[in-house]
Amino acid sequence: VRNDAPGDLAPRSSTRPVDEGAALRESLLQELPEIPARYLYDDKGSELFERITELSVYYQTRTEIAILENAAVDIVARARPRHLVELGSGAGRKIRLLLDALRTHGQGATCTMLDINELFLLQSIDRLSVDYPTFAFRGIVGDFLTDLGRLGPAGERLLVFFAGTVGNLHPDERRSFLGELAQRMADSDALLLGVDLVKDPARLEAAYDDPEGVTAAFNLNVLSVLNRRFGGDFDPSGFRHRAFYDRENAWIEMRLVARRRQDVRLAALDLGLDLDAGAEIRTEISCKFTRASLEACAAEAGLSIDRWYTDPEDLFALALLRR
Ligand code: AVI
Repeated sequence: VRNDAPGDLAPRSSTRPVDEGAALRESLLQELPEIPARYLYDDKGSELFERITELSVYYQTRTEIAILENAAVDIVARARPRHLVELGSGAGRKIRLLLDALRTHGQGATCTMLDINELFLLQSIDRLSVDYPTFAFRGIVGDFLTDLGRLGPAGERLLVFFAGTVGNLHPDERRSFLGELAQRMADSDALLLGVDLVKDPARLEAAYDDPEGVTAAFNLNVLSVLNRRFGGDFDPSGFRHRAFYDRENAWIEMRLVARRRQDVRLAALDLGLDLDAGAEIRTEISCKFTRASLEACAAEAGLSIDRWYTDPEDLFALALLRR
């Protein structure tokens, strides 16, 4: 069991903070200012996201779990992995369904989990190591956009990327992410990708604007993250949450709307933002797919759909992709 290997649990890039600040600065200075969605996930944001997954309007998580409950044995039979690799593992619940299937029908020996949030990763690995003592767990604190090179050797792996998180990447980022992942895959590897599907816009918008205001809190929390990390003076009460479906791009967009005119400073970025009342900051896109649109994205990366698992209402899908 490798969950005691501290070297794996430290971010490696010493240059990233400088690059990161420059990238954030540039993104805030765009015509439509944007905060990259990964800043939503500090400890508080990760907890709020966990609460979102339990909301009745947020059908994605329970639907993906139901699909996986039905499909796990078939997935394991087709992929025949010796190694499970989960990207963006979060609380580590879904991986259990694959571990269960592997324990009964497979031969899996190792399970590597990569996540940006060290606390969530450590907690998941602690619990999984107790419940699945025959698997060796390894945690990597890292970003799936920049740290795919740290996942270890290719071959006989089932790589999994749940929750529809691939939809949170901008199309150009998604292209390079899937392209790099495909290049790092051997013919004996498979990729299980969770995607949210195109559907009635009212249902989509409701999933991103719950009546309890959990999604609003999740969105607004990003301002506190920037305040803390980049010496900002955003006043979260000066903004409101907005989510809408963009039919042309087939994505949900989350924005923060300034309730009044305000000047914000981010000292560490040497940046001032003058926002008029009504000015908007984009904080997330969440792309929705059809089987055909995902097939096209996969093909661009050199991957094809081996199996497509979905629910009776066609709300969400798990695609098993191969080179
Ligand atoms: C993590 N990701 C797939 C979520 C989504 O639905 O795009 C993040 C989220 N944003 C608002 N609610 C949930």
